[in-house]
Amino acid sequence: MHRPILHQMTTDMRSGLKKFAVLIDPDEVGPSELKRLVELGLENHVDYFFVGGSLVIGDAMDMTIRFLKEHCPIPVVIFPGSIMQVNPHADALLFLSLISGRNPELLIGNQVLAAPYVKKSGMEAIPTGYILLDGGAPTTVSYISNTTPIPSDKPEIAACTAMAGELLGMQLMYMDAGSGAKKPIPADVIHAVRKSTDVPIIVGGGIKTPEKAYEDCNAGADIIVVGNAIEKDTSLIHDIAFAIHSASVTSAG
Ligand code: 1GP
Repeated sequence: MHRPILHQMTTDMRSGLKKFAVLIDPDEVGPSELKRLVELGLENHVDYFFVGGSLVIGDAMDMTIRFLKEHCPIPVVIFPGSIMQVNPHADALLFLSLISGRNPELLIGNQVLAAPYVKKSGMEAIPTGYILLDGGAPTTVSYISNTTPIPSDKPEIAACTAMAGELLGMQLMYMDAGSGAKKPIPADVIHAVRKSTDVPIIVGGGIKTPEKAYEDCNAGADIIVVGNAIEKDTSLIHDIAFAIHSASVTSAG
């Protein structure tokens, strides 16, 4: 199966290049903010736009994806909170299974429902192990998914979960503390997962500073996702992009 976005992520990981994904929640970002995000994304070499959310209430998903595709070459990747967010105009879809949880609907049920549509659309679907970690307080994703996140002081559980995901054939791991998490994922947990799997690791949830993004890259994250903090202050894009891309030099050099 031809998967150019996954291929790029894997090649970058092997080269030690760290990448930055800006997460856009279509409910929170209107046309003028989108335009600004595109400008800042281009200026600061943002690597991906992720679009989605655990709870997308409005109908702006399609408009957001089309706008991004029309106005910039930055790849658009759907990070779906539900099967209703699957959209053929994006460059790729994270085909998630919530492997830290024990909710069969999110392990396989929704994927069965989405599969025929995704196959027919021909879009790139990346088999992704989604690992939810405790972010210090319940988040929308922990509530909506009805799953218990992995405690953030149990790196070994996160590591074994990632190992299982990889053995099941997942090509990407997404470690998430949940959007707006009080506490982002500790570096030692990222490091434990890095040592346990050879696939690219995405890390997100509650990252607000360039320092934390840089620390996570050095701990083994390949792609850092930031949503909330950028919604509040778009100027953060510059400093976080710089921190992530500089971590590449350290790791690769
Ligand atoms: C949430 O990983 C993403 O699923 C990003 O989280 O919005 O807290 O940056 P934030």
